[in-house]
Amino acid sequence: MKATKRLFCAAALALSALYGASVLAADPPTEAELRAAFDKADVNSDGHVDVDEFVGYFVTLFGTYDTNNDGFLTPEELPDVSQEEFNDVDRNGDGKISLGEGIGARIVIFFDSDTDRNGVMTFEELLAYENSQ
Ligand SMILES: [Ca+2]
Ligand SMILES: [Ca+2]
Ligand SMILES: [Ca+2]
Repeated sequence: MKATKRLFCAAALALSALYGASVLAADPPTEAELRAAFDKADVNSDGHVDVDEFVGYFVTLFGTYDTNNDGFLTPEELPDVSQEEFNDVDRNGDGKISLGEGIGARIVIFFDSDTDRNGVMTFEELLAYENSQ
């Protein structure tokens, strides 16, 4: 579980719950970068990211890493992810991360960051979550 969180916070697929742009740089995102990612995910601009927006954002992100467009992420497409971390997300062990496997691992982050359990993520919750990693 710890490794899964690290994968989705500090390495590829997403540096954080939402952040994606400089994933391959493996640097922690700045607050401004997180803000930009949050605003992008908040499609209806109500100041919250709900679970649909979160999944939608992830689907888009998944597509940007799936460079050969086969619907799966391979270790070659995620060069900064360790084998151990990759295997953690690759639940069925076929050597590829499907969209479902990716969402399955990421959705945990959404609910972890939603500390008041109201079903939506605020920017403050995202920041608090990032700072706790
Ligand atoms: Ca929203
Ligand atoms: Ca692929
Ligand atoms: Ca798999």
